[in-house]
Amino acid sequence: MSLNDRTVAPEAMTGGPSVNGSYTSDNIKVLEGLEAVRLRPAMYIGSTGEQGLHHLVYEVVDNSVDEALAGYAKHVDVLIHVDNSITVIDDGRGIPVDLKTLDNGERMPAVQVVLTKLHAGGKFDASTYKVSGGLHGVGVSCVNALSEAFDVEIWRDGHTYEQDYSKGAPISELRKMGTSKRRGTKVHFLPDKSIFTFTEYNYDTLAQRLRELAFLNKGLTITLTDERTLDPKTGEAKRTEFKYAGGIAEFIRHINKGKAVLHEQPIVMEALRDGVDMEIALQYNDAYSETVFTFANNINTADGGSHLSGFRTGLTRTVNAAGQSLGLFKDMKENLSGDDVREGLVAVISVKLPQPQFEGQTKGKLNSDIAGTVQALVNEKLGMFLEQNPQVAKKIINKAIDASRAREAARKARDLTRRKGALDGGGLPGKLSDCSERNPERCELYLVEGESAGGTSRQGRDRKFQAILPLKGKILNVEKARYDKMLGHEEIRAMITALGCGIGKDDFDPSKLRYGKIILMTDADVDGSHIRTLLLTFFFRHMQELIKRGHVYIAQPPLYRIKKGRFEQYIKNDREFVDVMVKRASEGMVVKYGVQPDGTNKGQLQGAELTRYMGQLNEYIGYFDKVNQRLRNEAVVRLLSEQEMTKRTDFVGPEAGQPPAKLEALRAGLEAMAPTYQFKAVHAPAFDEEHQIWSVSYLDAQGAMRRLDWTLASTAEYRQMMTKYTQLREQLQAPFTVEYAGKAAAAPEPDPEDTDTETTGEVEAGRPAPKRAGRTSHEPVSKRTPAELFEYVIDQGRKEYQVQRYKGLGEMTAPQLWETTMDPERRTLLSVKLEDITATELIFSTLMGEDVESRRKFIEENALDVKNLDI
Ligand code: 0RA
Repeated sequence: MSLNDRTVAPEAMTGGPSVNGSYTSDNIKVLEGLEAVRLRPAMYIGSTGEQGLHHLVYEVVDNSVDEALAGYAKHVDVLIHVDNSITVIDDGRGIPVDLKTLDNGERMPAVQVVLTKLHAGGKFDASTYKVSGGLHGVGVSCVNALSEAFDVEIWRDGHTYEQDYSKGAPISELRKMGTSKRRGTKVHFLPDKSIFTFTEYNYDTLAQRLRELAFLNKGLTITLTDERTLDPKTGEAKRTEFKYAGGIAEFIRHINKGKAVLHEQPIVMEALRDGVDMEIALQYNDAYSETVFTFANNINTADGGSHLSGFRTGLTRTVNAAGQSLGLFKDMKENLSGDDVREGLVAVISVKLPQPQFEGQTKGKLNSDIAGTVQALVNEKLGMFLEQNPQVAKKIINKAIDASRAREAARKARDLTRRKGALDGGGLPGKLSDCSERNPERCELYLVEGESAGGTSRQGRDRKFQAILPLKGKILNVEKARYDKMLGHEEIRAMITALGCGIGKDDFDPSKLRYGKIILMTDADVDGSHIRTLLLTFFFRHMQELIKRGHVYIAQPPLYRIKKGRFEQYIKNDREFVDVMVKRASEGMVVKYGVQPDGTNKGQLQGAELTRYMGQLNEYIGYFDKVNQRLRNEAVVRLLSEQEMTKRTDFVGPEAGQPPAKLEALRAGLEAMAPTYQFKAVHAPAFDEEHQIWSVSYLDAQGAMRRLDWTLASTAEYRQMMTKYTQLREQLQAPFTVEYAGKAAAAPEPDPEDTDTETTGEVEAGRPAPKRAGRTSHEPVSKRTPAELFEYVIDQGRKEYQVQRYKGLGEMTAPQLWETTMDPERRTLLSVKLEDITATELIFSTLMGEDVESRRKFIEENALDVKNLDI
């Protein structure tokens, strides 16, 4: 059934927003339904932090993927806009728009039911593989409820339909727009900032899940585009396409990339049995850890469940049976254990079943009883494979036999080490400079890179509660070493002993930990981040509980020191650096805007006002540049800003066939500048039938068609730019002049200390700061654009200071290290969190191979969720 014209309000037919009185009652009803979601968002999407924010995207994408599973959609496109709003487009059936009758007899379009009724997100029939309960499948209505703005565009039955919502309530009726041959759904939403404590999307987090979905649904193409990150050369947004014809077998190759594998081809098992669609792929590598990912209906079942236990039982039995029949167990006392056959195993298990049951706090465990079905598949298919490929079978079985022997050796080694007291804190390591405090909660252990920094921190510390353990060189990569070898490594043993909590299945006891805080302190360079990663790997693999309990921290030594006379300041990162430069440079500075030839001006700024202005200007310039990357002509961007076209109605004509006045003005402006910029043509305003709105376009000097329309005006960067523009309108008037007020306002006078450079690092502006006195006689400097003005001011800041960029801890003196990095009153520590164990697991097992570059990238991209924590 299609929407008939009578159900659409007449004003909506012209494309205008139709907010009318009848919506009040709807608003109330929606609040009744979705108010629960807004009241307790965490109950529906897990959290209102970073994870919950990303969950909104997964929720919408899951609906699109469902369309793919049902055989309709082939493409899903996800876009991150500069305001951290999200668009998801698919080519599925499109959300139905026909009228539905509710229980109370009221009739409304199906899409409105889907978007405003809780749990109406699923398909209307239950026959598809729809997910019930759990974190996913709460419905796209939850995303709507938690969004400041939520707009949907549907292509269905040859037409385009649109509707807008805010905080779950419709703010327009469903509009039937022009005709379209397209099919599918576009959802755009801006998460509600009053609900989410974290509002910035992380590209890698989204990429990780979208890649996973593409692996799990072969044939589906998913793209991720980040409009916040533009290529400086081409101006194009960062974009990744995920498409894997090989499905989960390619997933396995992805995980094993850069590793030595025992057999070239992943072993693949697939079948549809008892209504369960099963896909399993596995491949062994020469390392020692086990990496198994399990999914049920595309949901990552991090806590496993019946599909995992069925797989494990099947694997252990099948490998043992093959070993017997190949006669490989001659001098073995016992069968291979499950742990033995899983050393070096990489496997992905994906099952799809109707109405799956999940359990556990995070709903990460599959409860539906399919263990027998999965086990039978493994027995049969893997059994057959090992029989037909005895060479591969021998490699796998011999590796498991090695594992079994090593396990025996490790047990002996541990017994020996335990007797020597190394694992239970009997004698503390000689290199440890312990603290005097005995209450573990108040104690801190600094794990410091290198002997020299170790010495500095020993002098700089508060010995009452801070202990120092210097670590020599690179510690062992535990990802690539067996247990017995790890226990033989000196640095690791020293660490285990100092921590006092033991290690291993039987000996680890986090309650015995001798320090409340374990702080990793490494240099801010490649080696430093490598060592930090190795340490994190150790904690992740062998003392994960310490991370979970929040005992592990990362110290943050400063990146810069700026100095002028007796004044000095430490700076954490590049953003703060710009802030400080602006603040300092604007001291005593007067900026005049809208300066006329006769010397008069429109106004002037100084002091705190100027600092604030510079901050806003920085943001405005950022957005201006992003808009300009689309248009590639600053004058056109300025012209567009001046027209202040910010609403959709600015693009709708006063009456049929007549373009809006602002658009006419825009065309006139373009024509006036055409000769200067050699535009090849400026077109008359044109009418877009599909969306019922007007636009203006021109051909630029290169012959590229540039369109000024609502699509452009509704981009996040344009809207952000306009918000700043309207705030700054007056003060953006060029040209600008910069001059200095009297000497009174000058920064601290430089003193003789300026010339005695005790700094040893790279001194970027390594000369005494110029005396302000020179500046008072300064001629006013003139700047033509806001961007030039901004750059000039930053440069002035830089010139005034000695700027030192620290490369290592060794460049700091003991007192400096104390005051910047170790003093609890002044330091900033990052707390290491484990939000998504599976993602972290994948990262460690993938990247801790031979590839140093990947390791460096890993830590930079914050695979372990390192949260800012001011202590
Ligand atoms: C309800 C029913 C049907 C599809 C959808 C919703 C649907 C929702 C979303 C959200 C994003 N993309 C989507 N695509 C489809 C079934 C459609 C039918 O029976 O025609």
